[in-house]
Amino acid sequence: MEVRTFRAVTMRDALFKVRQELGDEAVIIETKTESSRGVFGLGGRPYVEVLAGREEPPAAPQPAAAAAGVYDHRGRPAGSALRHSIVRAVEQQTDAGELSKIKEDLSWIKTALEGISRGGRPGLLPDELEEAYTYLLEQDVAGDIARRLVYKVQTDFPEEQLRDRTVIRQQLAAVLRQTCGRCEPIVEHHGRATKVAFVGPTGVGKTTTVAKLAADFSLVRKKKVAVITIDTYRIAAVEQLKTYMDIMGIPLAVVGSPEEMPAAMNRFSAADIILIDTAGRSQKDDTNLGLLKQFLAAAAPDETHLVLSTTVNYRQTMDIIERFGSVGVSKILFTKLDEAVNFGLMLSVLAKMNKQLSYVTTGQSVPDDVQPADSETVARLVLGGFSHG
Ligand SMILES: Nc1nc2c(ncn2[C@@H]2O[C@H](COP(=O)(O)OP(=O)(O)OP(=O)(O)O)[C@@H](O)[C@H]2O)c(=O)[nH]1
Ligand SMILES: [Mg+2]
Repeated sequence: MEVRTFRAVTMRDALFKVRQELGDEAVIIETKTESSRGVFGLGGRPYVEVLAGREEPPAAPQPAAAAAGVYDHRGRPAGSALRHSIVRAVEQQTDAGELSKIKEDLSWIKTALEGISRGGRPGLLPDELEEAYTYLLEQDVAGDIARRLVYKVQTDFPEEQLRDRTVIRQQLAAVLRQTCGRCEPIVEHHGRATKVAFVGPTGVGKTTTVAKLAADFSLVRKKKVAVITIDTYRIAAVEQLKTYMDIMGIPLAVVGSPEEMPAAMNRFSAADIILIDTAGRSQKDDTNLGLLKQFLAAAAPDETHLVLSTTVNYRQTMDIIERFGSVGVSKILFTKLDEAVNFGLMLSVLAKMNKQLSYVTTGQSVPDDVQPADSETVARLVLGGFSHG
């Protein structure tokens, strides 16, 4: 098999080159996104690299009409053989854990191919959409997500409309909202105590957020709230929470081992809501993560919110997400929006994780600086500086 590497700014461009040079029978062996700056003359943007091969000699030259658009030389819709090759290649490489990621990638590769077979200008975005794409990258939206968002806008609208920045902004906002998905704060189970745990790395604001939410449920919504902390590593951390709880008259239990958890739960069985704060050291070592899992298994929370800071970069955040994946996260909570340089991280995480965003926090003040999340706000924050023109 003849194997070659193709590089381009977008996956769409790379696949166009593959198809141009290796024909419809090309097999995609590997795709990856690189982010080194200023290489290959691509102006410092992320670029994609596609490793592709050809199993058989190139077919006879295609008639001009087929090459230009809708049908290929075998009378199939253009791009269909390449699409099948990609599916084959993906099936061969599939590993269960990677399946959803591959499906996601495949869906936007298909979108790109559909754009090509509809006769779009391959590899070229209208200037205004190119600006939107660059803007999203500047907001630290992950390269593959930014491309997918822009392709979605491009394929949903006729090209003439994509000259209008207002249309692009509106459509991009809609695609961003869709990408964020439905946000959902804590869902209370009436007639029994709703148990909610907060996990995440050190210093992201778990304890502060627990204090804020405890205050909101207790003082504003008049619920019976109890708090459990399994942060037994540091006296100061327990003291911090105890001070808040004493001020608000909310009972606090310090649980030192998973075996002590049932007694604490019994003690608070009459509560409407039990918030569980955890120690943040865990993600760095597997023993601590294992222990955290045992605590959570004993607590059997209805929801486990992974607390992430908007001040941490994308790569570190993805590492954190991977490490905490094993503890069974159900929702995402973002803190420190007041300190964030931009908001692309939130969008990238939500696009990759397929989990609901529950709350965002916007400062150190207890109880004020917390609010239920909504996708409208996330879209507005990400697009904040993308002007109407
Ligand atoms: N600017 C800002 N600071 C915050 C926010 N939330 C928490 N903090 C601050 O972040 C610092 C760490 O907060 P904690 O609540 O102790 O963090 P934690 O996740 O419980 O930390 P560990 O228990 O060490 O894992 C404190 O100084 C908080 O005041 C926020 O939304 N914005
Ligand atoms: Mg803490």
